[in-house]
Amino acid sequence: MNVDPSILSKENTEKLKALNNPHVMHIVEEYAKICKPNKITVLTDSKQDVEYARTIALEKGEEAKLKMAGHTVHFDGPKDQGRDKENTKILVPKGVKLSKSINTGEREECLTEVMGILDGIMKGKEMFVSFFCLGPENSKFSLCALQLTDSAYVAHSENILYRSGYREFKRLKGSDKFFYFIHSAGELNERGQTKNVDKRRIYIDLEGNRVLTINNQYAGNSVGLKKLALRLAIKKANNEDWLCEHMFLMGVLPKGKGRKTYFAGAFPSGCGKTSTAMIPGQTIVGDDIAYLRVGDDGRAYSVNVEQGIFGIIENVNADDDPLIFETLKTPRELIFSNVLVKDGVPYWLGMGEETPKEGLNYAGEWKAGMIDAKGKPVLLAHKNARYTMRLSELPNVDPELHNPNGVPVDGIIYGGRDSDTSPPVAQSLSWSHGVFMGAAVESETTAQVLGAEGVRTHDPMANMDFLVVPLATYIENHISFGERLDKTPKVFTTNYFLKKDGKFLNGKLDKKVWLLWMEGRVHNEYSALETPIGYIPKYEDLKKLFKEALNKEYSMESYIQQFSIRITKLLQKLDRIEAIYLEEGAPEVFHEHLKQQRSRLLDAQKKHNKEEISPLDL
Ligand code: OXD
Ligand code: MN
Repeated sequence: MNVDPSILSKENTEKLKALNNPHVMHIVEEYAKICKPNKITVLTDSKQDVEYARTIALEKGEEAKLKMAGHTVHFDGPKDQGRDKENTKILVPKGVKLSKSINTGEREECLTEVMGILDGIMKGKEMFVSFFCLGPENSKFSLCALQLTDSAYVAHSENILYRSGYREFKRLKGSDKFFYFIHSAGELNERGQTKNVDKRRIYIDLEGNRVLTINNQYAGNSVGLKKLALRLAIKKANNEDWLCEHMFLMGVLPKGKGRKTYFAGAFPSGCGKTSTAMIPGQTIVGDDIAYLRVGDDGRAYSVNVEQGIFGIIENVNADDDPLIFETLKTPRELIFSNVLVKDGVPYWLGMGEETPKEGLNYAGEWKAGMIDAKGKPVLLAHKNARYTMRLSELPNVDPELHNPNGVPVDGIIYGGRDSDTSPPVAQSLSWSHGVFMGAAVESETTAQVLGAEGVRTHDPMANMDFLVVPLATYIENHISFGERLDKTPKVFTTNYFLKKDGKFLNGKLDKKVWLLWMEGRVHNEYSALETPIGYIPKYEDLKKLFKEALNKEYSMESYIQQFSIRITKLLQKLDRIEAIYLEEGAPEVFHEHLKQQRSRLLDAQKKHNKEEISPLDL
């Protein structure tokens, strides 16, 4: 090993040597030389090593203890509160273009630039070397990941969110078939926050199976295994024959029916993904990233890549998210980020409890009544404040979470955030029509990404931010994935955000009813109305489900408002989608669905001579 023993001790060297992997050795050597840390610590799966990251995060002030046992808080800087799309680039050879909205950079140029910034970036700091397994251990789904970071908070977060991969690296038998992630928070200010955010770079090097991410701390940018590994895995999946999706996985258990049906769901960030996976009475396998493969029996199977949740804390309260709320209020290992802290207690927006008039947040001392430069009130915590915890802390965790064979997926949901176009739930006419529906998802932007909120964007399969292959290739792979299945999952779309006169047309808990309806449809239990955009529920089924699931009277008036087919809006949406795919290209069957959907909408418009058609008239 070619690293000075005063930096990498004998004991740490032995931990690396035990893996028998020259590629790992080489990477540690290379980045020790470039980043120049004054100490390198190798973290295995031992209890002691896992505990070490947490201890150092506290010692170095990246986290602080809260009053409740096991709880800590971490603050990212004011300009580091969401995913940085602008500075996240996919490195490609000169002249290569992906899709219009995929941000690329010329590989050689970007590598030279980032290596320059990395030079000496860890001077005076400790570098942590950790090993993870993306997916359950010993599974054909799973991938190995090596993380080098100078942030103990990142290492600690990853210990919570991902399965240890030290044993899995031994199983690699010296191969280079793993992803690796180099992270540095860069120079820190007196609050321990990244100083040089202007030099934030997040470079995804597909050719090198690596990501270089520097001058950031927000986990969506810094935690290599999350949204950064997602991109590398999308590339791998698309080159092979599986899917890598921005999806939750959950078990749906309709009362009294004695069965469990697994669903996977893709929702843009901040659009109800975790809260769907956490609907009371069901089980959660995962809330963010799933790998899907065709099983030997011709069904789709899927695993959760992660073992924890990096969840949005805003609006987690006793009414809307009772299980998570309870978990956040009781002792266990938990990291809160970007909340307000007063007397060692964390507070957040929409928590449904009285909050203090002052405290400490990501920007420093906060007081009620503060206003920003534009005269707007400064919120007590960031809208993208988060919690980090293990799924095993939840009473509703699915027992199959670590099953190396995954869970069989019978339903797929594509969610969006749209205030005026799509009904709360609809089912596709076929698998390829479902792919078309997923590929046409539009959503209004939220606080999870830096930039303006509420802007309508096209977000196919909620995965647009993470695509590293041309959109047309990605869509094509979805179509062919379905063609390889003997039993294709049923495909649905949901929209929890329909509004009238500025008010939401649905309550937050209504999603449970849509879910139970979808589950019933998988088992051919409900008949449905065929509309120009797919199947929608019948009033009598929803009325019964609202009563059974929520003890709520569902009025005919609500049904008509929610499920009317908004012809003009839907046609406008088709025009927007068509314009995108004419530029991007798409498989023939996609264009066919677009054409047919438009002609069905136009026929209905002619027949009813209305902008909006009541479901009762269909
Ligand atoms: C997330 C995101 O954190 O999508 O899951 O932003
Ligand atoms: Mn996500």
